[in-house]
Amino acid sequence: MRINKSTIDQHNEAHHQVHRQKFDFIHGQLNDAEALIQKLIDFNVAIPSWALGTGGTRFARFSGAGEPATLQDKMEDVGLIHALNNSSGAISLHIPWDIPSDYNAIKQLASELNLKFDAVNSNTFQDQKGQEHSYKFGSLQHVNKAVRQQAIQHNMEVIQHGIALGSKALTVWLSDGSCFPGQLNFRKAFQNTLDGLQQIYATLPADWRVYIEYKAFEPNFYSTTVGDWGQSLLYANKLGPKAFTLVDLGHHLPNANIEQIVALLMMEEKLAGFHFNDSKYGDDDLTVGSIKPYQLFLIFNELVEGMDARGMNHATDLGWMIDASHNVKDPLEDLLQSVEAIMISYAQALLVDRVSLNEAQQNNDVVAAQEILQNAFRTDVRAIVAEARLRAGAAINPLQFYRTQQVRNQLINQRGNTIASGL
Ligand code: RM4
Ligand code: MN
Ligand code: MN
Repeated sequence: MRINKSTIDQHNEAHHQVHRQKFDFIHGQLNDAEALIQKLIDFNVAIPSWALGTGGTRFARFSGAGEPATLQDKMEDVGLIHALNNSSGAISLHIPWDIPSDYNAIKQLASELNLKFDAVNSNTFQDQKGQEHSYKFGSLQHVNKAVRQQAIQHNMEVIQHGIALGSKALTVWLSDGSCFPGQLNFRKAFQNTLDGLQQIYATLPADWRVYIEYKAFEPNFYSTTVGDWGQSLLYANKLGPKAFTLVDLGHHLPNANIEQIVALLMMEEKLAGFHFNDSKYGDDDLTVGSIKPYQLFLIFNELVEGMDARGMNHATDLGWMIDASHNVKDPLEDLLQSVEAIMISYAQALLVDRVSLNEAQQNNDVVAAQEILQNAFRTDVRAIVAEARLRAGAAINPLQFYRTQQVRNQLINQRGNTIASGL
């Protein structure tokens, strides 16, 4: 389903006056509003193909309706979000879930929808039909060389799919680890994994990167072979300059100081980028900003500070992606909320008075430092974010547009009621 530009214009017309009042109010308080708005217009967050359908828990999955069944449908859904918010101009594919049957047709569709292909993701955490060896006891870490070889081969194939589509990065998330003490020799598991990653790394094109994602636990509950940022960084450093550490917000042990991890990874020039989501307990994959918005702001505060210190381009020099799963919400509404939360945190981080913060830090003025950060965090920047969308031809209020236009019902009419997808 494609959104008609004139319907967006009508929506913007109807909301214009109220928006103007809110925007004028905040505009008066900003120093360099134009530069800020331009940064928001440029910023994009990729949507993973697996977040467009209803997910599930290990207990049940309650299917939604009108969900995408094919890669084309998934791209149409991302195109729809992007038309509404101008901030979701990329899709991240998971192989083998999203293997294109016709690359040219898929590329053509992407250009019609104004989408790029973000990092491609390999999958050695499930067994696929017809697969020779099982990943039950791991993939790259496996004690059996033939299993390792199969996993290496798979990652090499994923790179080939990515090359054909114009992706520039491979994301490797391994579920490898162990469930019980004694099951695994940690050192051998690490070395096998490193050896596999080195072989994969050797086939990366010159302008590609590999993102090593870590996760504290689950599906393995005793040890994980890429369990935290230290382990990921070890691999990335040993692999070389094209390897980076990917931070998924839900992949830490409770209360981890993620903003500090981010700052240090950037200092080492080893931060790949993000999988944004939110969580209360573990890898909950909840809507970004729904549980810990202050943490999200603090992360963006480090990102902006760190990227500016290196003269990096905020929009393009790191990989930005959502990684979420929706059990009780309409996936598209959830994604609109997530992107909005990211844009709000980014805008607030751009408002931080860096000169005064530096001064406060130098003077050990703890109170002033906190005031400066919270002053930015407590600023209602929603009208600035909306203004960026408006200027880019997107909707002032995407979620409201989605509901008033009954987009889901239109998708159900097109696709039917019972199509199942999603992780
Ligand atoms: C994992 C991890 C990966 C994602 C899979 C589907 O928990 O977050 O990034 O590819 O889920
Ligand atoms: Mn992830
Ligand atoms: Mn995850």
